[in-house]
Amino acid sequence: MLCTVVFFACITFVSSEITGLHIGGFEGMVASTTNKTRVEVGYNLCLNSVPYHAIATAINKWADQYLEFSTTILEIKQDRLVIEVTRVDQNSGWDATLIHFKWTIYMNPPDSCNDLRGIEHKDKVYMITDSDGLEYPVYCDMTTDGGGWTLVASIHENDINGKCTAGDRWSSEHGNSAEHPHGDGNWENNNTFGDVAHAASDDYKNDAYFQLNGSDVMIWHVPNNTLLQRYKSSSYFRYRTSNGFLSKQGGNLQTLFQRFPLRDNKYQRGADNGPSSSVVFDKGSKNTLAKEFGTSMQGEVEPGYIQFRTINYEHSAFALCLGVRIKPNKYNTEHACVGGTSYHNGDGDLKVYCGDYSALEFIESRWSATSQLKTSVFMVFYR
Ligand SMILES: [Ca+2]
Ligand SMILES: [Ca+2]
Repeated sequence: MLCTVVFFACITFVSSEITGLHIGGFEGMVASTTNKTRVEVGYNLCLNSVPYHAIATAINKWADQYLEFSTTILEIKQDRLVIEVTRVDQNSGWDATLIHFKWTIYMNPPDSCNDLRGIEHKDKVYMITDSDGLEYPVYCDMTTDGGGWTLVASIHENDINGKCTAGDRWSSEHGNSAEHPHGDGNWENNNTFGDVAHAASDDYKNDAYFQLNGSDVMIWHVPNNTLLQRYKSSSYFRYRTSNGFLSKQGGNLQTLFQRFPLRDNKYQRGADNGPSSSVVFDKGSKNTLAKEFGTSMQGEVEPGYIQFRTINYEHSAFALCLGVRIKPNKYNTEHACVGGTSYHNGDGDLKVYCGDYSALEFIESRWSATSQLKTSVFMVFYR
């Protein structure tokens, strides 16, 4: 049967756009001869557009019948929701009872996974909208610490011995030369590359990297070539800031690196290292993470942190230190931090620092990272 709940009449002209999220409720008498019925519930709001998304619940208010309901939104209209109410405690209809409908409507399309918190609950790809109004797919972690994490980038090394060669997008694809002493600038610019389904097989950077403003950043270590459905289950380290670190850096990594640019031979080692933050681990621990680095490097890092824009002995800059920060008076940062844009006029040996994975692979094994680390991608999320 159809039960139309009374509507509030929208007779006033609505001049200002109603945005954001609205919560409301309505009570109405509903009966059904079968276990499902269709109900229309008005918002009592004068909206000037159709909401983007809605959720609703239905609860029996009268005690004389035991009734439990689930709801499915059949249609979202400008003035009402069309809801299918299904009795779930048993497969039959019910006598007239007072049902309380509670609804939430979302006026705007989401521009982040965080906008989908409370609506979506699975770790998977969702569509979000960029600042031009175009939809694009992103991978959302909707379970870690309540969810809402947007995958914005992955750093992948396709040729660890190729030093600033093709595929080294997070350092330079244009060689370790005087023309590109500062790399290709992708930590700071508006380029995008790669795609969400292949974020474990190649470099990835989407619009959210620079359009989204988050409070915290999360890093996953995921083996190369992992399929999208297994990003989380295959990850062997997951760690994140929980202190609003990212908001203090302007909201994203672009703003962070615009404040702390990657420039070779410009900054002082030690004194000019960029910001760091403690992290909490959702997978792995700081003790196991420390063992990912060469035995000599383990003495130069403090695990349980992330750090950005570190400066080494030779005054090269490195973008992201993986789950560690560099100890005071230690400068071999190229062995624990990725995204190195080394250039040194007249010193060809230092080419070994150039490339997406900097010197995670080194001629002396005591400075080399584990093969596990060298054959993994580092995924970056914001929330
Ligand atoms: Ca390389
Ligand atoms: Ca790469």
